[in-house]
Amino acid sequence: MVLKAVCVLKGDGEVGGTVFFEQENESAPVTVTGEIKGLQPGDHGFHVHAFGDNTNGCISAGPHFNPHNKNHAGPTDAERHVGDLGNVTAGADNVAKISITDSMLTLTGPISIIGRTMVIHEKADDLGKGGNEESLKTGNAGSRLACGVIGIAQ
Ligand SMILES: [Cu+2]
Ligand SMILES: [Zn+2]
Repeated sequence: MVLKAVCVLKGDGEVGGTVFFEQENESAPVTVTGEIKGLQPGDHGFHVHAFGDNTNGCISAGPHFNPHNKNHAGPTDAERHVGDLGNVTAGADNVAKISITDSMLTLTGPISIIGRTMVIHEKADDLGKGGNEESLKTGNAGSRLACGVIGIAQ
């Protein structure tokens, strides 16, 4: 059975979008597609954060989703936070088109991302290579421009 999820990202400003998740079965990679608008051109950190809590805006989503207690890194690194999807890139039209296939995300089981929060950041994620302590936690991606809880899709 194909597993499907969706996330509508919203923030205080103009940044927002919709992201779709699909997984062919419980052991297949997850494809992440969609679009985020209102971004400054360039790279923006894009992560799954631990909690599906937006009571105090995107900050309530907590840190990057990290069930295996690893350091922050990039999506192609073996050791990373499960939520580390790296960067998405906005063009001159301020839109980032998302097309990611990720083998560490899952939409089912104890470390499912459903019910957690997708966040798009102000700055580029340095993928853990920034040479300081914060790089190994957040990738120095700056403030949270928009976010949304990942829910089950039809
Ligand atoms: Cu983040
Ligand atoms: Zn991380």
